[in-house]
Amino acid sequence: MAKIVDVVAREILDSRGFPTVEVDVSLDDGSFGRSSVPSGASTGTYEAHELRDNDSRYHGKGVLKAVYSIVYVIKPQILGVHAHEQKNIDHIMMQADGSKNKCNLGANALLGVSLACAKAAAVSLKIPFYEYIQKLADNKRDIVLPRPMMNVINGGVHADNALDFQEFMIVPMNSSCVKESIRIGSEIFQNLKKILKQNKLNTNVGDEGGFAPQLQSTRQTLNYLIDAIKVSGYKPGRDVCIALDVAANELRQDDGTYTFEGENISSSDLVNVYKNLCEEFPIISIEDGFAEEDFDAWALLTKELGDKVQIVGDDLFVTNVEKLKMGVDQKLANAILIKPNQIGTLTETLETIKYAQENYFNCIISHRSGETEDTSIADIAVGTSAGQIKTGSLSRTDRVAKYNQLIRIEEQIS
Ligand code: 2PG
Ligand code: MG
Repeated sequence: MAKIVDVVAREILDSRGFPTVEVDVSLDDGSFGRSSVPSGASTGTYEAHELRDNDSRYHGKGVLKAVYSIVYVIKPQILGVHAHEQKNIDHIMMQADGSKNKCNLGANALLGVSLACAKAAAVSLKIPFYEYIQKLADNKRDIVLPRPMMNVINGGVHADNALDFQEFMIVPMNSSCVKESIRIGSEIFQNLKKILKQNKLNTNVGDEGGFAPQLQSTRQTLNYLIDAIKVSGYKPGRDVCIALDVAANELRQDDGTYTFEGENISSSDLVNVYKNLCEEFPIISIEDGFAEEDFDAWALLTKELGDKVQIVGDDLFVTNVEKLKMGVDQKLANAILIKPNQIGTLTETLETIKYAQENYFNCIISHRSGETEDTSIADIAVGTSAGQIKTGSLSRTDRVAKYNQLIRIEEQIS
């Protein structure tokens, strides 16, 4: 069992060009693990705290305070600890932070260390990271490669267009392996580009690598997606389906209504919008269809559509097992989005996934809109047999890095 002998932290840049935390952990047997931390734009109120400097550097977004947390508070407490004691390491950090939402040391500090320790431990054991995750998660299920949900049209706060919904994703349904799913996604993505061009629409990409054209309506957008699926030789609804992330926190008004296509509508009207869209288009998944506190609307949507459509809580659950428990009890959804930086440690992330799986909630392991070259989520998706991953479009290295890692893992497994 190898011990931690060094922890180095630094400020690097994420895919949006904002600072984020990178951590290197070295063990006494020479093993080394490195991780970097992503950052969201549409965030849930109850996410663990992302510590930023709020000073004159980097428009206030510097993370030197988080780096100091690692170097001066966390490092002295974990030096000499066995890297394989993940729960212990995460516990030490949470104790050192002492707050409920990790606001003292920063969830970005804790997650960076948590993942770097796990990666170093995997290296020390000479096993792939996904296999180490499988051990940590005590995952007894068969290992499966996740089905990718690929965000090919970006809207909401991820793009400078008028689209209300944040993400329009394509989901290959029948492919025999992840490599095939990625190929199908890429073919559709390139055809979508041609179609948008033919219609004189902009094909620059948004934060998650999807196109961000000036489309006016949800239906128009979905029709372009259907065209791209068909032109690529696939049957919508059979070979490829559609998933949405509404990110409805961003559409919620003070009076409790939601802005949708220029009007302010009630929660129950929005339920009807979703019902109609699901009748017209092969939509299999709706994420954050309502704001994080609009519980009645969540319960209604799950009741109305939950038997055929995956109702996913992202800002609703913020990867927090306590919030998930409430969601399971009150039947607010039937699936959870898992983002390690929403909760701040690997141990808690795995605990939330386990609870979801034990309670028949689907799990989707997810990137953030601000990403790095770190591909941990691909290994987490495989090691927990989560079944689904959402990691953006088929362009931009910060997004395809995760798909490429899945291709490598699949090759190793088969
Ligand atoms: C989401 C994510 C990732 P952000 O809402 O699901 O796509 O976006 O990281 O901005 O919260
Ligand atoms: Mg979301």
